Amino acid sequence: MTEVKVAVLGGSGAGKSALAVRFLTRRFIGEYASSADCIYTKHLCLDGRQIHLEIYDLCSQPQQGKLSLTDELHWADGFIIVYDISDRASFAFAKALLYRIRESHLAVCKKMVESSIFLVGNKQDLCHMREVGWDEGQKLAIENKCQFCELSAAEHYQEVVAMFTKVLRNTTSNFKVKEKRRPSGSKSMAKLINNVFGKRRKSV
Ligand SMILES: Nc1nc2c(ncn2[C@@H]2O[C@H](COP(=O)(O)OP(=O)(O)OP(=O)(O)O)[C@@H](O)[C@H]2O)c(=O)[nH]1
Ligand SMILES: [Mg+2]
Repeated sequence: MTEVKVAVLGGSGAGKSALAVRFLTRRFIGEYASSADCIYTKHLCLDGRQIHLEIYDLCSQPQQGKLSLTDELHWADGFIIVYDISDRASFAFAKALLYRIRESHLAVCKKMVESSIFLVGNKQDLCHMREVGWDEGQKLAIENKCQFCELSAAEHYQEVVAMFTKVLRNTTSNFKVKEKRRPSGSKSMAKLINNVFGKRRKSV
C-alpha cells in the first residue's frame, strides 16, 4: 500500500473543498463547511497499485495573508493550488503560495517541485465573470515549473478526476527521490504529524 498525502491550498472560497469532495464523492454539493481544516482519506487503485490517499483540505480563512504553512509543507507529498478565475485576489494568493512552496522545497529537492504541484484555475463555468486570463495561469505555472489546468468543480467531474490522477501519478513517481530523505517508516511519521495537527478525519 502506497501512502500519498495531497494538500489542497488556496484562497478563501476558491473551491478547495468543492474540488476535494467532487473527486472523492463525484458530487458537487454547493456549500461546504469551512470552519476547520480536515483530512479526507480514501483507498484507491491507480495503475494496479493500491493507494491510501489523504487529502488535506485547508480552511483558508484564518490563514489568508499568513503564509508560514510550515506544517503543511512538511506533511504533503503533493500540492494542488486553487484559485478562482473570477477572483483576482485568489490568483494573487495562489501566486504567493507557489513562491512559498518553491522557496521551501528548492532547498530540499528541485526535481520534486517540478512535478508535484498542480495549479488549478477553478470555476471555469463563471468565465463570463473572468478576472484572470487562461494565459496568466499558464504563465505562472511555467514560471514555477508546475502543471496547470482550468476547470469547474461544479461542471467538470472528468477533468477533476484527471487532475487528481495526474497529481497522484507525479507524486508517486517522486517517491523514489523522496524515500531517501524519509528518516523511517512513513506510518510512524504520519502518526506523529497527526498528533501535532490533531486534524478532523473523514473517510470517504
Ligand atoms: N460556479 C461555481 N461555484 C463553485 C465552484 N467550485 C466551488 N464553487 C462555489 O464556491 C464557494 C466556495 O467553495 P468552497 O469549496 O467552499 O471553497 P473553499 O476554497 O473550500 O473555501 P474555504 O474553505 O472557505 O477556504 C461555494 O459556494 C461553492 O459552491 C465552481 O466550479 N463553479
Ligand atoms: Mg473549504
